Amino acid sequence: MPETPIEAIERKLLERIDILASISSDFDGITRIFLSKEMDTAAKLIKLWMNNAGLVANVDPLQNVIGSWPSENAKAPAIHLGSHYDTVINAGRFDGILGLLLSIAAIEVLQTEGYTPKHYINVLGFCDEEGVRYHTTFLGSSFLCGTFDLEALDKVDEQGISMREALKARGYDAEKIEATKPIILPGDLFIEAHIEQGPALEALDLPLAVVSGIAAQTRLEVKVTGKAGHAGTTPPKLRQDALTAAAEMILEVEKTLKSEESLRATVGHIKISPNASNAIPGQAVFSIDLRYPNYDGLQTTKASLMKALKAIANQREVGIVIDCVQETGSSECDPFIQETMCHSLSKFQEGAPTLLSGAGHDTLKIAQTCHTGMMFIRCRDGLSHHPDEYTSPQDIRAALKAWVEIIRSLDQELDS
Ligand code: HGY
Ligand code: MN
Ligand code: MN
Repeated sequence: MPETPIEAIERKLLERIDILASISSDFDGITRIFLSKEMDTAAKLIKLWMNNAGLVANVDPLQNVIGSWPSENAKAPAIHLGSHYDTVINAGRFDGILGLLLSIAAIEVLQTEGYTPKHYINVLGFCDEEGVRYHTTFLGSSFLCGTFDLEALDKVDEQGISMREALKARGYDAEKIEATKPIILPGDLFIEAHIEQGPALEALDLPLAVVSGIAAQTRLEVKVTGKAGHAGTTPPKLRQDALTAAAEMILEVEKTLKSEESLRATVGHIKISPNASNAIPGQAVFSIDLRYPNYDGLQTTKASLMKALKAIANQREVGIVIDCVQETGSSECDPFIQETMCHSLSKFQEGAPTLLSGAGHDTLKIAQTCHTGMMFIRCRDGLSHHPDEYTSPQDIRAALKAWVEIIRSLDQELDS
């Protein structure tokens, strides 16, 4: 039997996930970092696929990819959909990418069906959600909302390359950043599909869920300063080892993590100097990623953790400086969007569970500008930020059906 147009779209969606997974700066993993040449290669492909889906596509001055449905009769407010196409280091192949490619595929389905939207529809591929390169998240989505902090252009990466220089190296003009008008406006609507990155849907034996909101999060940078010295000669009482002090602090972070069920606390990055096997570390700089369902709870946890870390520094006679490099309050998904999503999902599965997201998403940032909603797709063992991240083709097909239905329902029901 020849393949139907919808089957062809589903097949292309699965193939594209594999194609993007092959665009990586690591030979045997998936790593695509903001303003890398791999991101440029991916952006070109995403733009091409958007064009093939009938969208007018462009790459903006920050490396976001934007595909607009050309329509003379469409009205404001606009409906935006999408997700990010950057990755963490040694990532899985679905985080971000699935939501973006699913959105392109859904548009292709709607165009194939001859659907005429009532509202402007944009598919957005965000260039930096993970914040790997400059340790600050949601760069792409904040830019499209007009809330991008221009000071970020002077941040430097681990090689000492500023964002401004990195933009230039890839042929982007940093001057255009300031002049670009936002695309996501108050009153618009943004929806994102994403793998769950947690185990709830597997436990419920369902492929899809509606997201009720996203936890508040903060990223801290802790700089511990001791004194470098000779590993072979310096006795314990003369040591000011920044790494052993940091190690005790990291265990304190773990204690915080275990202190409450709904709290998440992680140290994922550490850098020491001089970083030589025969030298006592003189400095250790590490990250702390803290999440909590609400902003106030996050602040309380942050304050008591900072106090505990300072006490450790004091007792070990090392210096400590704690910088808050990023903070985002919790967000609630729009009740109208949640209701529309629940209704759409119930057509394809037994009920529509509602989940709170512990993971951050561009939706969290965009919720500061307009109405937002999210759909989660089941992933195996709740595993994400790992090469074994997996969502089955059956669940992806289910997600595509639901996503088409959600876009159509929102377009029909949204008051102009
Ligand atoms: O870190 C997060 O929660 C997201 O995956 N960027
Ligand atoms: Mn991620
Ligand atoms: Mn993601």
